[in-house]
Amino acid sequence: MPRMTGGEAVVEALKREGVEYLFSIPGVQIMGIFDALYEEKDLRLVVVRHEQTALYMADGYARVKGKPGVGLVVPGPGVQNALAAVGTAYACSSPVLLLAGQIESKDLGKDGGALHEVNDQLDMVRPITKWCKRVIRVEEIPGAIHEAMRQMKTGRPRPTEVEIPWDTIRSGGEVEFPGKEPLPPQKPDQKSVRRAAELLVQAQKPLIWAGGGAIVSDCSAEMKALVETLGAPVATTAQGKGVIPEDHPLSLGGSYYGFGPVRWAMPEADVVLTVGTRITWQQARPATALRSPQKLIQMDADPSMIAKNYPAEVALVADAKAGLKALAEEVRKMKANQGRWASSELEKFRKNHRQWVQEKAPLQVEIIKAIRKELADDAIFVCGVTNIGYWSNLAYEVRRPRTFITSSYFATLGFSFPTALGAKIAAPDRQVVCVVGDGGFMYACAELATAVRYGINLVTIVFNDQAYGSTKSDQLVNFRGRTVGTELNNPDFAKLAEVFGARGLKATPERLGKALREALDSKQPVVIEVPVPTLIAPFQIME
Ligand SMILES: Cc1ncc(C[n+]2csc(CCOP(=O)(O)OP(=O)(O)O)c2C)c(N)n1
Ligand SMILES: [Mg+2]
Repeated sequence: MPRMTGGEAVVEALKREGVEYLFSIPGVQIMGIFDALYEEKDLRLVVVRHEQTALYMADGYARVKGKPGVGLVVPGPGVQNALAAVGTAYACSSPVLLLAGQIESKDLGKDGGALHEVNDQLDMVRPITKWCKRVIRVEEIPGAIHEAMRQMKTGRPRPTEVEIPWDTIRSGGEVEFPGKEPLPPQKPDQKSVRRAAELLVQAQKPLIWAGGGAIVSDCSAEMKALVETLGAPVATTAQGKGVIPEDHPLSLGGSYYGFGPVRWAMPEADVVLTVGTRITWQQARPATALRSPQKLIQMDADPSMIAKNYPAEVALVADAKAGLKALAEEVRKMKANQGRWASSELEKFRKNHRQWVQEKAPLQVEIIKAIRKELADDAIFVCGVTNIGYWSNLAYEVRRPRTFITSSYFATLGFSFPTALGAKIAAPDRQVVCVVGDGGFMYACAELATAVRYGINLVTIVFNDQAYGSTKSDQLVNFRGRTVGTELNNPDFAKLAEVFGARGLKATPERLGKALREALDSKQPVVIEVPVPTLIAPFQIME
């Protein structure tokens, strides 16, 4: 058994798990891990300017790569700074490991005011992690990191946390590293698969709803096969966008707050198969809510999600990839009728939707189309909590899975720019565009320094309405126009970028396409500032 320090054991364990990057800010309790990174080539350290960024970057990396991202922080304030990002990853079922230092083991549990002490830190992370553990002995480190990774690679992926006192990190021990074990996907119960297949084959108008769980399980090929065998259209939540290309004849695109082409399809459907979605936003408006006698077949990796928001006729607790494969095989044996939805009918739903968005949000549609036109099919779009972001759920055509990143139900203002940095690290040769508001960008604009330092050449489009726009429009729509505390003073964002050594451009919405082209060709991080007027969000529209 090799003898090493706790810090060395952490680094070795992470490397054995295939971790390539560690996003971090140093501090006394974790210096033993930093020291173990001296001359380390395979595990690269990315040092940022706020712990929230470390964990957002880990998340952006995880969403693009489909494998865990890791952030390393000091305890107390470091962990607390990171929590909005960990919570976002939890909401998005994203595999992110929060690796945290701890106060000296002899002081644990005393609430005695040790440096960075929070008693009890585990209580802070518990509600937003799938699994968390405090390690006390060096010998426990490899097993804890391995278990954190196993938790994220099986069932529903969600963040995990491992925390280690600084004396453990600096002391030595004999450590043994667990071997690789097979992690077979969670398969559905075959009887339920047969029952689901019967319902789908007998249905007059079967409809599929896919959510973030479908993206997480990389089930696009299996989804496409099932959809085409059944002749059933697929609509998605914002998180599920791109599970099959949105220009596929059976795609009904994305939905958001009950809007989208699916609002016209849903009332006609008799059997609905959901894949990896909580079925909440579908229920937000009468048009897209499930109603008796519509039958629900619910597939989810997380058994606690089954029938949470609507009674399920058939439950398929499974990884979506394995579940859809089994279902498609069964459906094929039964020979489903084709063409139960006429293609003209589906086209009509899409046309209704296009007309509706065009009427409600003409400027946003123009902007979103201009962006789409400049981007390759595999470009990654990080959708901030901003007006253009909300409308992108409804108007940006996603053509590949894992290319549309949102903060899901957490709607975390400030997440998009730092998350996009992690996405670009994961895919340095692909285009990465972050869409953000003037309010959201200022949460982490200091990370322009990180982008410049590490050559993370993403494009950030800042939509500047000089306001916390969607809260201002909330006041306009719901509080008789009484605007209080929602207007902002901003720096010149293009100049701000230049001060950091990045590139700054300004463009009107009409000239955004040209500016974006220039930015994408640039070998630097670029910020494009686009002035926009006060705009209304989809959730402020009643019908
Ligand atoms: C962490 C967090 N704080 C507050 C909010 C509430 N909130 C939602 S949107 C918004 C305003 C966003 O302003 P900006 O980034 O400029 O985008 P805009 O709406 O103007 O397009 C606020 C404050 C939130 N979603 N998340
Ligand atoms: Mg704004």
